Amino acid sequence: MAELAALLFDVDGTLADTERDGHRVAFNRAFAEAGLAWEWDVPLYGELLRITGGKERMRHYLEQYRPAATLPGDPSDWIADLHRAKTRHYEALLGEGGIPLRPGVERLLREARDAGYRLAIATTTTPANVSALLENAVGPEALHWFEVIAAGDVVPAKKPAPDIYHYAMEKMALDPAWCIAFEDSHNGILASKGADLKTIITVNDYTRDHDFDDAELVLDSFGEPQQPFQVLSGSPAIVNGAEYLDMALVKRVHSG
Ligand code: XBP
Ligand code: MG
Repeated sequence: MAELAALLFDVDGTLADTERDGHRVAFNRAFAEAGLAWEWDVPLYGELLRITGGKERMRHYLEQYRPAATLPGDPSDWIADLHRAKTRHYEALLGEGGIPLRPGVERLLREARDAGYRLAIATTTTPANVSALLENAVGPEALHWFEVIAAGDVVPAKKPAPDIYHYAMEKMALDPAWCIAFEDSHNGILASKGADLKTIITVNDYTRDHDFDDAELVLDSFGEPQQPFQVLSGSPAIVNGAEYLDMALVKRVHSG
């Protein structure tokens, strides 16, 4: 078994709970600004999350929920414009400072870095969103913690396709056997497993009921020393009494 060399992180839902109070709100602000009487409420957004990628999600909504809408010009251009506005609103929202990293995330990133592990991001979200999150939740230095930030349209097929993980590993010249992935959703684990990666899941309110049968470990959060995680599934021998995710546990999962 290859030794662990790199940790590959999803962003939305894994590093931070960005969907309900971040992306969803930004979409709604962009709709309102464009004069559209569209409102993605919390349950509807949960359904729409089946489609990864903001542009793809808007196209799906348009086709399935607003088939009678008449658009000024080419639908792809119109969606791209609306999505640019959504990204602007998302960045502004994060600038207001309301979205922290999930418990234990910063601690684990720092421990991994200090121990010499290589870090990367593999996400469907737009690159500017990753920068906005890290800059606001940690500080500008956090952007340099990641050797590769693989994000958005850099690959044509978004998650659940494995392409974004393949892209990140190719840039790092690493095989999946040397890596481990961190995800929060069914689409995410389809992507990571499609790239042959061992995967640790942390669920959130939108993904708690998703199918994570293929995950090596499913937790409710990374946990902190004073804020233990709950193990939702995983081998007790590997968890070995741990109460929060540290590199010792990550290594046991990887080699288990
Ligand atoms: C995240 C997403 C993203 C965000 C929006 O999926 O699906 O689309 O909701 O980002 P994952 P953009 O966590 O599996 O990577 O609007 O920038 O696409
Ligand atoms: Mg995610």
